[in-house]
Amino acid sequence: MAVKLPEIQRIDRSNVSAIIQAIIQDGCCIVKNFTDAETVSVVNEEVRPYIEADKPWKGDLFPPETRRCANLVGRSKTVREKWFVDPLIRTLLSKFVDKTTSNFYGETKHTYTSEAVCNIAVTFEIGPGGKAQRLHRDDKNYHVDHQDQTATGYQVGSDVEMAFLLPGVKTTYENGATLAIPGSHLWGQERAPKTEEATYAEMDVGDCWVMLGGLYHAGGSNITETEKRTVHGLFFTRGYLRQEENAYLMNAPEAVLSWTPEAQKLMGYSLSSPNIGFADFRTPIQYLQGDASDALGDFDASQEKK
Ligand SMILES: O=C(O)CCC(=O)C(=O)O
Ligand SMILES: [Fe+2]
Repeated sequence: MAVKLPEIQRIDRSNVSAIIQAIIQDGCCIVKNFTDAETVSVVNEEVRPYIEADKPWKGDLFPPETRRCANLVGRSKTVREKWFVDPLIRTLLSKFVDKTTSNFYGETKHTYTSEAVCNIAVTFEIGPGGKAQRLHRDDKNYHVDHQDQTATGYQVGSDVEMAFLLPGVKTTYENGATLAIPGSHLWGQERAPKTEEATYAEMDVGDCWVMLGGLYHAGGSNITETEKRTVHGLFFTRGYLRQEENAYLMNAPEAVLSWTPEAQKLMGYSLSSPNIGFADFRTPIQYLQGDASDALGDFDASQEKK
């Protein structure tokens, strides 16, 4: 018996309540008319030099055919001024990622909201022959302990991360459209994702894929001979998932490089397993040292295939 794959909902950007309902139900959806083709082509041009300069990954996180443009918000004025501050993104972040709690300060009750911040912005270009990533939850990096919500339905506030992926080209099954399992944001920690359960988020230029950090997904495989699958990604997390004192701004790189490795590590010039805190896909210390070697590789040995 053929298994029916869950379908991805495609909803116009003007229908915000339907987008929110789709995310609650499926953990994802494709937003139609998020942007226009002209803006996409300007962004594609802005990232091109960085994509060309990038080197193959040696490890399991990306296939060697993939190239990246890290620091997308810093490097692309158009991303920064058009997509990044799009009111629809803010609306969805305020619904799914921002966190509000109340506490007593003395006998007065105070209510605070921590607004989402960008945790990474990066372009992924999967070249011909690139193999699919393994299905994963992006919020593994934040050690989210997912409870099984398949019976109860989704409790808004369960996720700490949300992603927006904008295709630079039409994405297809053949060129490596993102793989995803709609509904998998509801799964508990013990349920393993199976490739047969995944469907393809094929998109037109101008669309935007929205997903929660707990949704199982992966970059697809590019089985074409010539097409490059370019996707621009904006990822956001809770505003408080960072250190209280911003020592990175307060200490000069030369000073930090003179510290002991133990002090560097404890001050956060280290990586939190598996993937938090890198700069240009290097460790902070490699980055401060101006290490421009080609040795890009997995940060955490546990990511290697057994
Ligand atoms: O390239 C894609 O479609 C998704 C990439 C991804 O999921 C990741 O690198 O975490
Ligand atoms: Fe991912």
